[in-house]
Amino acid sequence: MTELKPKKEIPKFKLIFLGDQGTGKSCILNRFVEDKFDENYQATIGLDFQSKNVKIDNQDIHLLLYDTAGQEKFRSLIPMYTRDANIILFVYDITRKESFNHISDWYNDLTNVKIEDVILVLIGNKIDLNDKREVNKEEGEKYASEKNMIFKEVSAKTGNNFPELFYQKIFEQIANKFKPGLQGTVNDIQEMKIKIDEDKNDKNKKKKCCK
Ligand SMILES: Nc1nc2c(ncn2[C@@H]2O[C@H](COP(=O)(O)OP(=O)(O)OP(=O)(O)O)[C@@H](O)[C@H]2O)c(=O)[nH]1
Ligand SMILES: [Mg+2]
Repeated sequence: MTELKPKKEIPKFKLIFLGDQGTGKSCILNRFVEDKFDENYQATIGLDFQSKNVKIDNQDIHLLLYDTAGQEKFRSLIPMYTRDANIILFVYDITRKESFNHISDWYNDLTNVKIEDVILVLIGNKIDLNDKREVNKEEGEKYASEKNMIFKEVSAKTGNNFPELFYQKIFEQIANKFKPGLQGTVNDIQEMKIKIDEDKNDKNKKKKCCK
């Protein structure tokens, strides 16, 4: 009789995107998960969810991606989802200063999160619209370094800086911070060159919720 082996659990990481309405949270997610971009604005209602499997140094990890709504009326829902997040990503639009000024409100709302236990990321989106820029790169960098956040400016439209942000900066910190969830000795981790292969065989699951 063949012995049934228990299915191996792969480490799961929960990412949540926060930021003002129209800053491009959903577009960033779509660019990352499906490598596509939609010019038409469709406001997120409540919350959307997607997932994606990637490999870090040959270890599968499962990313649970929560896309929140920037509209004020949905704001009260957010603490329910930030509570057990591993990675929190704040998004502003480099062509709208107001969206950058509001990042501190989004940050201050995280009253139920133990900041030292999570990876924080600040993203300035829409760098393809550089001629309409209202927020300097240095302002973003300064805020991020004060709050100990990863920082990158990107364009969800062109995909500019996506590999650098996700595949290097974020995944490298996942490997460092949540080492016990990944296999390897301390030396391996320190010397680890992050090799990321998108799992082409894994069909990206897309599920909408709360609509
Ligand atoms: N030019 C340009 N437009 C972008 C970029 N990213 C998003 N957009 C546009 O900005 C608008 C808003 O994008 P969304 O991703 O829906 O914004 P959101 O932050 O999810 O908004 P809410 O769901 O309402 O919170 C859409 O019309 C997008 O096409 C970008 O990098 N460059
Ligand atoms: Mg959205």
